[in-house]
Amino acid sequence: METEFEIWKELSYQNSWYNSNKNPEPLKEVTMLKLLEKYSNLLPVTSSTPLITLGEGFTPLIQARKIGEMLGVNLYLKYEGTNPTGSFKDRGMVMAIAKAIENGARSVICASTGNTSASAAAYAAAFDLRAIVVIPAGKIAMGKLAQAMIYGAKVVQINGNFDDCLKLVKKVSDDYPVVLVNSLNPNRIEGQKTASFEIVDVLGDSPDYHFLPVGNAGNITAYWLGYIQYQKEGKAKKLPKMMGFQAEGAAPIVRDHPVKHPETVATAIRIGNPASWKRAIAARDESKGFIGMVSDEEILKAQHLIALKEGIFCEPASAASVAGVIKMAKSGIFNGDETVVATLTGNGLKDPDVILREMDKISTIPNDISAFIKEVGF
Ligand code: AN7
Repeated sequence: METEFEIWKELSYQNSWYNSNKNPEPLKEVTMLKLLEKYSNLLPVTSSTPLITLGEGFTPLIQARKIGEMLGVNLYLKYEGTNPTGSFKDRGMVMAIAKAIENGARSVICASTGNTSASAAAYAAAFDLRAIVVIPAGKIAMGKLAQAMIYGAKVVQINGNFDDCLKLVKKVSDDYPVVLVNSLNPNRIEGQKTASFEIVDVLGDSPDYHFLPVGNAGNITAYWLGYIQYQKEGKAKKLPKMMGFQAEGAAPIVRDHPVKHPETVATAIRIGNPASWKRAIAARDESKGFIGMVSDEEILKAQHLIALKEGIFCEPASAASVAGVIKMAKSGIFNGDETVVATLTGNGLKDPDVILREMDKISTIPNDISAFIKEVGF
């Protein structure tokens, strides 16, 4: 057993490693494989990029047999909730933070609907950068706010929505020595595309359809880039149709104009003016895909279905992908032979409020065996 002191020594050694750069030994391993190492030849990784990791990537691709059968498709869920901070953002963040360190940055900044801030805060904490996160006041899930706080980020709430936050941090990062780690930072997109590589590595080819929730549209951009790159490498023969889904109250791409006051229960995608709007449209059109919208009710129904049928608890925004699959299945686009992947972008534990609000209260009974038997219904 390591003593607490030894663990502490190890940790402080780990944190100071890249700063001093005097000791050539690698960081303590937290996982067998490092995402940046595994795909280094397809990423902007150079000999001076620190191969940092918190154990991101290598997430499960889970066959959703029951939902797939219900819908008549061969459905897989790429569950990103097992990433270190519980969302897909860690893939892009590890790349963005590694490049920031490589370039001598001391601090990073982002706007966020929650998950980006949690991820930026975690990687900044682990690798000794200052993180500043700007969030819309009262509009991010509690779990995500707790993450940003415990990781020691400077958290600033503003009276405005995500789009206002993004505008602010863009301006600040233009004018001050701080690196923007929103998906406008190309390294974020580069890291995030590794999810496509993993899917092809498992399936042996691209799926026929790939469904994703769309907020700021970085992820759909990144997945498309990943599939294209893997096809060029000869690892995939075909390309999937990219199928993005926005929430009805926050669907600027579908409506073809920015939404001034976006509203949805899926706070992660409560975005009215996506930064990667054009690239999302390019992904849709080049892949002969589709960007549509789903209602809050459809999102929450899908979230429950994924939990009840497949045992996976994802956050509401994530369920927009499966809500999209359901909607498309109903419209009759599938013939039954297709392989469909839907990304579940984040862990449901981040946002328990939504569930507790939506579901019936738990009954409380007297501490009595007969009352118990009656309640359970034996
Ligand atoms: C769970 O954290 O924009 O279309 O600031 O957290 O790439 O923006 C989060 C977005 C989907 C949408 N699912 O992805 C942020 C933020 C979850 C998310 C999206 C987000 P993009």
